[in-house]
Amino acid sequence: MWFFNVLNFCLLLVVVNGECDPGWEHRWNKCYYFSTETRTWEGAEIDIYFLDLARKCHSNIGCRQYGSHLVEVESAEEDEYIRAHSRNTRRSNWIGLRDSATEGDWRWAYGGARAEYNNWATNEPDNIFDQDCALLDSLYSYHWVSGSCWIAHNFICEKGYPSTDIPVVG
Ligand SMILES: [Ca+2]
Ligand SMILES: [Ca+2]
Repeated sequence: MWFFNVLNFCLLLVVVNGECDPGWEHRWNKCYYFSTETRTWEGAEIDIYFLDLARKCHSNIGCRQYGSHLVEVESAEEDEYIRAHSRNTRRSNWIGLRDSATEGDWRWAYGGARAEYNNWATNEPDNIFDQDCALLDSLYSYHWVSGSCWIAHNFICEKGYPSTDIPVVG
């Protein structure tokens, strides 16, 4: 009987590394997406269907829809990596940092932690016009600047490098 034979096999778990989706860059144990489209901060992080129905058709969507989140910059190395990208493309990019819950308390939107590492431009964040969202600003050598969340910028998503547990019968 075939199912008795199957029961005699051992089930082994083999970890197989996947790879980043097309259009994403692998760095360290992460995958990064550098948008070619611009969105508001909320649109970049979450997606806003009612504002963006037409563009949805072109998979122009926010980080959460990719199973990711706006980048959380935790080290000088990660910062330099995304700054170099921003410099090369000359794009200002939203990052996942904001102080919209409590003024002056800048937190990573996804993880909720305070920003231990930061790379604010001189005199930033200045909160002019109640700015609550952070970006790497082309006008400030891609240092961090507080911006108005409703303005459309390019953005950077981040997610873990995929690994998959595949059961192997043997
Ligand atoms: Ca990160
Ligand atoms: Ca603010």
